[in-house]
Amino acid sequence: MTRTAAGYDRRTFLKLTGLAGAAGLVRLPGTMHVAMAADAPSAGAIIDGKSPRMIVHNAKLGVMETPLELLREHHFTPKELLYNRTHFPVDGSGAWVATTAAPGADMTQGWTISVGGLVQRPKSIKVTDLAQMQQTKRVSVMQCAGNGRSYYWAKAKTPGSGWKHGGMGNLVWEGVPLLPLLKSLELSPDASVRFLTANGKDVPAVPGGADMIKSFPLTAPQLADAILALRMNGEPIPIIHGGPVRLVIPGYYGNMNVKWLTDLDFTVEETPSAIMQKTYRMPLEPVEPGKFTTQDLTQQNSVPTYGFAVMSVVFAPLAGQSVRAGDVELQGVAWNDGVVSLGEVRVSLDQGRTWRVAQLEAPDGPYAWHPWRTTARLSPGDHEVWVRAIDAWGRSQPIDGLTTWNPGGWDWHGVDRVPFRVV
Ligand SMILES: Nc1nc2c(c(=O)[nH]1)N[C@H]1C(S)=C(S)[C@@H](COP(=O)(O)O)O[C@H]1N2
Ligand SMILES: [Mo]
Repeated sequence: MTRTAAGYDRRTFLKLTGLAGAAGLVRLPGTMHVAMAADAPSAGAIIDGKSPRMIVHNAKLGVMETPLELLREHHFTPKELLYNRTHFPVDGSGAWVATTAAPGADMTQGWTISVGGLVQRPKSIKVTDLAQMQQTKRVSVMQCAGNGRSYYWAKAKTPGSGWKHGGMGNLVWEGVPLLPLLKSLELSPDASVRFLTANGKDVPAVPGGADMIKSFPLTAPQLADAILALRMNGEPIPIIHGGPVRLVIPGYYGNMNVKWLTDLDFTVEETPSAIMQKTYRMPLEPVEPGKFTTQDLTQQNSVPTYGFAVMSVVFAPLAGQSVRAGDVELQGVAWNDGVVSLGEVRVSLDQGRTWRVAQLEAPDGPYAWHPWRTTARLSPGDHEVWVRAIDAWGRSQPIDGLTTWNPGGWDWHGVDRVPFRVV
């Protein structure tokens, strides 16, 4: 019997997670037919515990997003509804860490994080020791840099999943502040060091495939608030979301928040991994759709997707909804990279000709969702609500989100435009 590292054979694991039932249901592209949606495995069959109402983008990789009508129901996104993005197969065919563990397994035992790179004294940190240290809470948005990608497709198709706005959630993370911990280790990094490079336990399913390994500048303001997170929403982080230990850099796009953290290295340069050098980068200048590809991205003409762009979405009304005439409640959430405060959220009901300032609820912290609301007296007919956030540095959202089209489909933060009907 093949045993995995954690001592569970694959079949037991599949059974425990409900994956065994899903195996026979997976339909590969190419066998598409009208009934495909009904045949596709539901989210819960792919990742144990996920709501069957999640929108599955990629069954093999377990990529799924939260429908807005569910996302808007919770101030903190419950684990059943949190979007998921993994780069390697979750169906047991890939060398993915969570396929080696059973749900409920205590992954903290024996898990260590090696801290090294260009330092004089490399060290390692036991997760069991981390758990004994003082824990700090951060409320922050987790968001895929590809969130909203499908809206770019109005201009030109890009590779990657067709995310709408549900590739994000608002979460409570708890763990040990990263920088003070690194300082206490007295590693003596070389003066030439500019980046921290983080790696997780997952490895590419195909030999020679790009590893999911990420570098970020040591000077990033958000790093001061980064934690080695052990808990999400008051519980140990679910394995699929990076348990037992995940790097959480609040205000930074999902891909920088490395799950199943095993290595932290002080480095002079960004990791050469293609996931750093070609994927998850934004061109510095506008590029021609269809002509410029991710292969044309270089360290000179592009920057990694680090902090969140200023963004806001409408949670009510939802697109296509009918609402009663009279005082109509308009609401949603906004956020930015947390470096400066989110100044204002403005709402337009006349396609951007005039804007009103929405009320902002005090957020749980600089990196959290900022709920906004306003009411508008509306008469029956077709309407459209537009929302635009502006932060204290004047950073905002383009009226036409397509202007930031890029070959990876990253960083969508165009003004959200939601058509609805008043009856
Ligand atoms: N080790 C590891 N960390 C990872 C990933 C991964 O595949 N492996 N995916 C990243 C990406 S692209 C995103 S958007 C977030 C998704 O986090 P979630 O699945 O917990 O919502 O995790 C990031 N961290
Ligand atoms: Mo992502």
